[in-house]
Amino acid sequence: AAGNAPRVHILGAACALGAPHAGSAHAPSALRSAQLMRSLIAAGVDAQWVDTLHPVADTNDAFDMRTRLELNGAFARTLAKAVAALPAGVLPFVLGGDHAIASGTWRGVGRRLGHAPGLIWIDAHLDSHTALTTHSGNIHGMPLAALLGEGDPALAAIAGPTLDPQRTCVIGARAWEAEEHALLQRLGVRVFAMDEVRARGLAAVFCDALDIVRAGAPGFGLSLDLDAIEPSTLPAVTCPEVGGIDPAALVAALRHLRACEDFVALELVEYRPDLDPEGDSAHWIAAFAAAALGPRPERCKSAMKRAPSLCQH
Ligand code: NNH
Ligand code: MN
Ligand code: MN
Ligand code: MN
Repeated sequence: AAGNAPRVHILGAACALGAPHAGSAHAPSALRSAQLMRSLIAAGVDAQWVDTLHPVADTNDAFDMRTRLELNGAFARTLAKAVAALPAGVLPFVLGGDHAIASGTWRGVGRRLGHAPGLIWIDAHLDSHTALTTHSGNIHGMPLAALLGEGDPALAAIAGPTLDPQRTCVIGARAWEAEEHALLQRLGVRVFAMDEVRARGLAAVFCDALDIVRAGAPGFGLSLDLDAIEPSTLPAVTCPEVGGIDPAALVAALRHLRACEDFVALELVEYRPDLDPEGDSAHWIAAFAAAALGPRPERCKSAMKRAPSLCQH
């Protein structure tokens, strides 16, 4: 691999205990044997599959809220520890699983940095419920609130820094309940809803998002819930919502991350291989990962730290 390519360590998080369907638990094994690794290596990414973590139970059927919180919290704690234990200098790539795993991933990333990472959360949803406001009872609707320190301690008090709302933003939201939207507003988290993405274009919104998450402290990551993408092109997700992000535009936006030396971790969640018999969705997933993790362009090295340079071409 190229000398300027980040070393990527992949952790599978084979947990769907936060979702209403168990299918996303099989995403790590399906993607590992699909074109993901081939596509990363073809893109010049120095990627190594380190481990795949499994939860103690396979399904959340019939569990009450307390048990769901404890089981998802236990998995997230294990994942946070595994992320924190990766060697210094590698870029963690966490592959879910449903989005509840994020409540562990980003605590672990914060432990590596020694402070809260900035975080871009790309999602059709806001994932900012607590156990007291959820309508569905599904834990994957809560991880962003938990990372911001809100809600039940089983999810919200996992070891590691709490996110700074001023360095957190959501892109692509189009389906939410009032309580979670009110929480993000109260905390001051910037939400680039899908209407704004459509009006201004993803490139412009992504540049604004980079400015937000890169301000104030070094180190930011990206959590990509695949249901943010338009489901007619990427249907294999647990909770599809019409009117999503164009996948080609997302590939183009993610390429900007290559020029950011302070991009420190990637998470990709909610893929359901059982809904993807032809591998069409897996193909896009491989393209997103290669776009975000590919080698840094040589000519941009001197401008790496300057976010504005990304947004002026
Ligand atoms: N807001 C809904 C809930 O709390 C949907 C969450 N589903 C997701 N989130 N896939 O990304 O259940
Ligand atoms: Mn989500
Ligand atoms: Mn979602
Ligand atoms: Mn740009």
